[in-house]
Amino acid sequence: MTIRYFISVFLFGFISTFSFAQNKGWDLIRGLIELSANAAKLSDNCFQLTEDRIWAGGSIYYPNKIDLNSNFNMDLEVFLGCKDGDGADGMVFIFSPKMAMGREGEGMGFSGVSPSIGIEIDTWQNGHLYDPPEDHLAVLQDGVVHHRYGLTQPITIPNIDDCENHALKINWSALEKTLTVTLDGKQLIRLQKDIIQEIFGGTSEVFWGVTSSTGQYSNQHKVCFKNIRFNPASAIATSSFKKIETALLDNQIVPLAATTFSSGKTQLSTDTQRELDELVAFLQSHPDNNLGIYGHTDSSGNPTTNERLSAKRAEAIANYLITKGIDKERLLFKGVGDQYPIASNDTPAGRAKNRRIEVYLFKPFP
Ligand SMILES: [Ca+2]
Ligand SMILES: [Ca+2]
Repeated sequence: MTIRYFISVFLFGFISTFSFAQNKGWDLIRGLIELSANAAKLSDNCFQLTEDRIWAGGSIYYPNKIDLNSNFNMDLEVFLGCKDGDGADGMVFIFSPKMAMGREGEGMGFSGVSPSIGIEIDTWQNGHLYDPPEDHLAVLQDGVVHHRYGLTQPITIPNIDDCENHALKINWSALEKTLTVTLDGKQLIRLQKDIIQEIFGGTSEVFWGVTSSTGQYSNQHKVCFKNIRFNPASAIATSSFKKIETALLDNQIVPLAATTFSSGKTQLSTDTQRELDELVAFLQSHPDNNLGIYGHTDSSGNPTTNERLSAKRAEAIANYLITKGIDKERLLFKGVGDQYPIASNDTPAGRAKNRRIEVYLFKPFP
């Protein structure tokens, strides 16, 4: 076995600006990818991670985090090169809160990036890492490419550096906490794991990308995205919250953009919780300001019930902020029922807008 040396690459070439449609559903990547090191864009949906030369490395990342509390489905084609005997090293599909490129050679650009989950396609046997002689797949964690510490054993596959494209599907089911990997129509890996808690310490928002490298031996590595489906996490809440912050500091009474309620309900949606997390961070960085919270309803039902419901909504918001560490002495909340509509109560969309929370800042008594 050849002894190989590692080179760290932390070069990032950021391309253009990103304006990804924030809808849920199937979306093509359309070139909205950040490239590092030797990675190159071949078309809107296809990328070369390394050319066929020794000691090359490249990574591509989607520029926004995804939320592992919802499903992730990746449908792609991979090309591992044309050299079976002396071709190396492979590629890794990575999920990590960091957008980083790890060590080259046997590290496949994954080694050293932690915390992380990596699905490797490895075409070079490194005996000291317990690689089998055959090309293989495995799920790895925390930037460690040694199979003793993998989340699955290496699964051997037919020769994959055969100058052909191969169909790869990577699916994450949030409900079942299950990751599956399917190669050329055959499901080879099924891993059930609470990735959010056990790998990412409770953080559900991570970047995803692909890393690859060559070492003392080389191959060309390419990937084409067919379909990607995911929830683009807090991008909406984050961008709209900047406006909310500005308006709050301007002493305005501001409706929370992502905070809406089902008719008659006080339950907080995931989007609402994300927005409130932004609000918590804001209040923590502005300790001299207290927060007032107004709850509102639409005009369905009678005014007395609505006032009670709106107070409960405001209280639900306050309670959430308190559980996230905001001192309850800093919060005032009140329900004002249906008295102050901001949209027509004659349409479902207008009523949804009226079921809202407004917040404002005030100074504590000295
Ligand atoms: Ca091979
Ligand atoms: Ca290897």
